[in-house]
Amino acid sequence: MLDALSRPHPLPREAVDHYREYAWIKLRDVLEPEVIDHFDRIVTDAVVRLNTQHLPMEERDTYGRAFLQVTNLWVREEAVRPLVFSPRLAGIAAQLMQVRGVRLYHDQALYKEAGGGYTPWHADQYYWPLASEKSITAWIPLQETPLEMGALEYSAGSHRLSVGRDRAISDESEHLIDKALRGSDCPHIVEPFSLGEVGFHAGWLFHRAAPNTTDRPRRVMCIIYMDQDMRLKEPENDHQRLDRDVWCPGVEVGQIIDSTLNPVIPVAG
Ligand SMILES: O=C(O)CCC(=O)C(=O)O
Repeated sequence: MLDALSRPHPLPREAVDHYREYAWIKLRDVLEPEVIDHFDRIVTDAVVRLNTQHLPMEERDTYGRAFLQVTNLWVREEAVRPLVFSPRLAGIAAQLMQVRGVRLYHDQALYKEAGGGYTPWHADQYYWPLASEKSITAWIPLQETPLEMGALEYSAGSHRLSVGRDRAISDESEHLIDKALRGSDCPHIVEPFSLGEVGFHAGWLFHRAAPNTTDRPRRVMCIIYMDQDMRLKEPENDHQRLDRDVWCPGVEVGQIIDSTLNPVIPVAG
């Protein structure tokens, strides 16, 4: 069953062009239902075991209400590795970024609990000390994801805007970026995810999610890839300094990020 994770997923020219233009794409039939079911159980068990957020919803801030976040599962739960190191997924990431190979930046489970809050507009790369824009997140729902569960929304083409790039996830980022996006010509994409569908977005693309108003958790696994030649830049804020220490141990500014936590992932096809 896991062999499917090594199968190539060649993208049509239009998909690569779409990503180049909009820095975002959603692809159908990337993962089979049995594969999703398998990793749903593994990732959910790991989230339950490793989660450190135990405050009641009303005592959390906006970031804390948005999701439970459990990071780098691949070093903490062996059984998740076939997904994180899937040549099929890595091959899609490489095709979309148009690079010869990819490295892992890190992975994370993002579980929006039943009754969980919204995820404010933000761009991930605000948090990352990466020298180029060649980073991409595979947002992998572990169930069919209707809008009312908090499906990820994208502002297509917003990676070209600069306003809001210096904002951490907060109510303030939501308001400031929302205003900027409404004044832009970037389409706001709000669509459910079918089972097996995976979203890919670039590090500088603005994205958000609505609250989860259902009575089930929205279960998502994210894999963040970067160009295999990605170099570390001088961190520009405290988040980036922390990310350098945690996700890129021992790497100096200007060097390729090839720490033990950032292996090259073989790509299919
Ligand atoms: O899952 C969410 O609500 C947010 C996801 C996100 O920000 C990301 O994957 O970069």
